[in-house]
Amino acid sequence: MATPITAMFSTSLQILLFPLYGHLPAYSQWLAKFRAEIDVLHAQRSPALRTRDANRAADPQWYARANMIGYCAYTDRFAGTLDGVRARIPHLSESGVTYLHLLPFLKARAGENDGGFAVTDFEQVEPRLGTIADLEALISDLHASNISICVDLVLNHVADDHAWALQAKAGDAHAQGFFRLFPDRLLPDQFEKTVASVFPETAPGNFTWNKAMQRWVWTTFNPYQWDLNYENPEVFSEMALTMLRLANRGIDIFRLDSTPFLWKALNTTCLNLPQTHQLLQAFRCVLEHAAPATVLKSEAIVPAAQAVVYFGDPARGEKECHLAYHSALMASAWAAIAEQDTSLLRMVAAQTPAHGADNAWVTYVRCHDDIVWSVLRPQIEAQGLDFNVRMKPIADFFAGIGLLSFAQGAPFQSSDPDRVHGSNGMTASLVGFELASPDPRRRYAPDRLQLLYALMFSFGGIPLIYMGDEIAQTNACDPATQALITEDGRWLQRPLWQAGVRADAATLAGVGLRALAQARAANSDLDAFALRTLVPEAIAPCADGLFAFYRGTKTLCVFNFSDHERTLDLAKTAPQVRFKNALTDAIVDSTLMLTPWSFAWLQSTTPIQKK
Ligand code: OTU
Repeated sequence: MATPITAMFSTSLQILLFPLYGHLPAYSQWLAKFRAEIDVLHAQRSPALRTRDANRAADPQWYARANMIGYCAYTDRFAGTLDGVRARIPHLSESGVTYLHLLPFLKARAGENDGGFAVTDFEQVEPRLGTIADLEALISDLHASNISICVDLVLNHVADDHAWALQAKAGDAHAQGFFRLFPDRLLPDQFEKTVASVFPETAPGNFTWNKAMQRWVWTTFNPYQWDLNYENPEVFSEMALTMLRLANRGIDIFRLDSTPFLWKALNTTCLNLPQTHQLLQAFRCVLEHAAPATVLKSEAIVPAAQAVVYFGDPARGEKECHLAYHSALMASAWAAIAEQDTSLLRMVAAQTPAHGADNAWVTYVRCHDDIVWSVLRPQIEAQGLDFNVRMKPIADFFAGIGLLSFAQGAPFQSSDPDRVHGSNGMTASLVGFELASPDPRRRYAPDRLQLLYALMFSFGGIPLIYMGDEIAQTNACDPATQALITEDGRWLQRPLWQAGVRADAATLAGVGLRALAQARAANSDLDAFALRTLVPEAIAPCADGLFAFYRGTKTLCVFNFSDHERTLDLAKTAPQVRFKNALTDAIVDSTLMLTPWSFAWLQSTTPIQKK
């Protein structure tokens, strides 16, 4: 007999799934089978994980505390194998890391596989990296060190050598129903009118001809990544069960890859559609019932106004992803680095929408992908400016163009000189670490790296360190990676992690992410939830490269994105408050002096009366 809780779950699930699939003749049978399969997996959850479920139910915001610091790495690039990652746990702990996002490590397509984002088998670990037993051993050691684990759940597509794709190619009609196939160009041509290309240079268009099936296959990304057809309920149930099986191995956080793309409809951009949100809420509903210690993180590299929708609307009782990347914040911080002007950054911060009490942004400086500039389009177009004209000098700056540029990056998918797509490069290379020491532009490279991280550690969200940034590692340059860069420019920021790559002690001290993590953990004002209020522009002028905000009741964060020494009159912003520097404990005068490319986290002893 169903207990009230499972009855409630069934009702919630029905409410979410009926609008998507209720019109299908076999809907009820499908749902009953799916429900039974969820129950089996729920029953298989281990006692240790059930304890984890209960502990987290008692502390529902566990994932967004001030001590939460993420680290994102490729298993092979960071440590060779899953066992190698295990051996690097002390390094992670020393860096203050409390959650580890390992980029895709499940069995991937043979040959090109988009760094593992073309999954062949969700039930197996990529043999080069280890086994399921190695994964379980790693998870158990991470948990023992109070580090949560985040993995990618690639929902939008599978590799063209996944069992479903192989069966489809062999003519199996059931398997063909898992994909979006077209006998001719009629519909593909219609869709192409409104759907953009993610990789316009290396994989233009969204469809690939398959000879064996004599069909066009929907392939948003690379031709070997076949989009799943979520109009088929079996695709949803299979992927939801895949998620639960991984959760039962102890996964704490799922990074839902490419969330905007799941649902497709004619005459739309096929991005961020209402059905996509409905599907994600259904995934959440299943997870919350059967593996509640686990949270969802949306990877939607879209403007903030669209990214926030992936949390679900709390006013309507919607629950979607707990976490979402704030990629507009990331891109606008880089714009501030290039321009020594914080206008875009300030605009993005001011326009960052409010979210529900249990949601948190993921704040980050770099990741394994390019910096996608289009996330700033709304801010630019609202000023009546042309996006490409406005962004071109910034993208050029990161490609090292211009006398003032200190960056050693590269443009991504932008061979058209009039269009701006993305920029590649490791943080260290983009902030000037590759220049030779006597070059004056090299001097502040460590300060710029720390400045960017200080912003992301204090903005309000869960900060993420990208592999190698903690040691200021520069772009990949070994011959093997060079060959990969030729195929896909994003490998520039996927070097083989190398401790001690910078022998320069002063440089390492300058990076100092550990100090940031410690100061953050000690101040709950810097967690994901405390209120953020921007300091008026009259006090922190954007044209001077200044940017400042209050957090919570006693913290003021100030950033100088410029080559010049700047001062900020604290008496103007918070009269009668005595501040101390949260990192050095030094008492601060009423005139705060900031050296070039520096920041200050200030803490008052009494609550701040904001002006
Ligand atoms: C994601 O990326 C992954 O992070 C990429 O590494 C994969 O190539 C891709 O999915 C396919 O699995 O679609 O909404 O501009 O930002 O491809 C986000 C490049 C994505 C990435 C984009 C991205």
